[in-house]
Amino acid sequence: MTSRRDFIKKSAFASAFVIGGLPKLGKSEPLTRSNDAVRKPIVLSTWTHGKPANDAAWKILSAGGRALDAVEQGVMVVEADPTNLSVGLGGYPDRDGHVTLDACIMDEKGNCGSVAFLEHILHPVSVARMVMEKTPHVMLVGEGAYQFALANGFKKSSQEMTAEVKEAWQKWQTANNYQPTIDKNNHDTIGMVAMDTNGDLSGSCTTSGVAWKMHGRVGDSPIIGDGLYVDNEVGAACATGLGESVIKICGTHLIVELMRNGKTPQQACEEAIQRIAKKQSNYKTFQVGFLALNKNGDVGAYSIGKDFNYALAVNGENKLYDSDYLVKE
Ligand code: SD4
Repeated sequence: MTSRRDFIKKSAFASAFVIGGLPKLGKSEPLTRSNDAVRKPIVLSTWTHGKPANDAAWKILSAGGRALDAVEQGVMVVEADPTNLSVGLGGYPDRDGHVTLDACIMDEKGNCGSVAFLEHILHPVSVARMVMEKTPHVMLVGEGAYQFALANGFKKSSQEMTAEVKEAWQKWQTANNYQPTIDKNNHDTIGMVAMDTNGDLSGSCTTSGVAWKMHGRVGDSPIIGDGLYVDNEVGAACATGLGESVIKICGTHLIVELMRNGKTPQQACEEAIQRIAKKQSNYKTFQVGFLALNKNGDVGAYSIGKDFNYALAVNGENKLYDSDYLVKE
């Protein structure tokens, strides 16, 4: 997990700056611009694994493809990485030893699909897309989601827990007496938001959830308005971190509504984190990070604690940035 924290500081963008009449923004806000040209295509996604995900998304966006295809293909790269400990079947299991996956996707028309508590499927985001496109529903969970996947051509994966993951799980059980943990480090969902050359927005989010969760627990990631929200009139946002905390404030829906009311993506992310701090007294014990994108191609990123980073691809360049954060001590 440490390698995902091994982010690159982009010193060129690290200094704070002020733009026309807006309050001073955080140091990591690299790309709110003083000119009004819409910046597209553009894609941003959480954590270091966002970089290869953005590369895959960029192939589609730069060829004039649809943001929806980009955000699906992008996060699939991370789902398919067997060494990733927080996304896909390589992820840490729940406390009973089951790897259960949550994912969702949302397009420019407000269509959305989601799966939760899904086992044995390599690409939950694609099942979520199929729920969106082939059913009258938004969300399928557990065995029902699994049967739907099989009925629609997905295969049961034979991927098993690696020895490394099994060892970490066994160690956790001993050290934590089988109690679910709130931790700053047992997560790292991929959330991705993108705007294509048409100016249309889409987003995706996929995770194995917080490590060592109770069996059956579902976090924010597959819940529309929590782990992900897209409104093509306004912008899009995605979340990472402790899902329970994000759910309590309807995090990404809140951010999109704040942008609708005139906040920049950066201001909206900061206000959502401040809302958590105000309402959840133990906020210093866990991590939440938000990313946001508006129709102008401005981006925002903010987290409770340090070490949240994200990848941003725009103008043909895909780079990692460290997010600004609330708790500085
Ligand atoms: C969840 N938000 O299940 C996810 C955890 C995560 O980065 O990995 N976030 O609560």
